[in-house]
Amino acid sequence: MAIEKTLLLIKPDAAKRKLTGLIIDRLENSGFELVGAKLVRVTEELAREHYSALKDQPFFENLIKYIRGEFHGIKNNKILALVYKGENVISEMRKIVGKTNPEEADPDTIRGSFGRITTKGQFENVIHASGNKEDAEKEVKLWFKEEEIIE
Ligand code: IDP
Ligand code: MG
Repeated sequence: MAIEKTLLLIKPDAAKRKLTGLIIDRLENSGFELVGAKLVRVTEELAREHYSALKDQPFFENLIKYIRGEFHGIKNNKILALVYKGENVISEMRKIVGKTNPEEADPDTIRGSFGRITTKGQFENVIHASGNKEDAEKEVKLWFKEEEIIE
């Protein structure tokens, strides 16, 4: 199995609720190598490109607002972006992250522990993790310059 890289984003709900450290603790305990980390200003353009596959979903416009921190009062639309590397890291991180719907996520996953659905029906699932090899390659390139990955 080839060595892969995957993109993780600590979403604005997690940042607002001071869950960043707890979430990184879970990621770090995976044993995978951290090869990229930075705060990113999530422009409208970056958000739309990142979630372009979902552009026809009814929740798309709210998703763009969510990832840009507009529901959580995040100044400058900033988000913490991480890249982890290792064998099967994409699917292994997805297991640690848990299902998209935080109500369905297993309680010992990150989303199962910290995610919620608001009374307005917005998913607040605290973290993004690339879904598959194709997405991971696209996303790592979209969020990081080559020289920002230290490997
Ligand atoms: P993923 O984040 O588990 O890969 P995707 O289907 O790629 O899930 O969706 C991206 C993001 O869009 C989710 O993490 C979540 O924030 C949001 N989302 C997905 N499905 C729904 C939904 O049914 N209602 C509201 N938000 C959703
Ligand atoms: Mg996805």
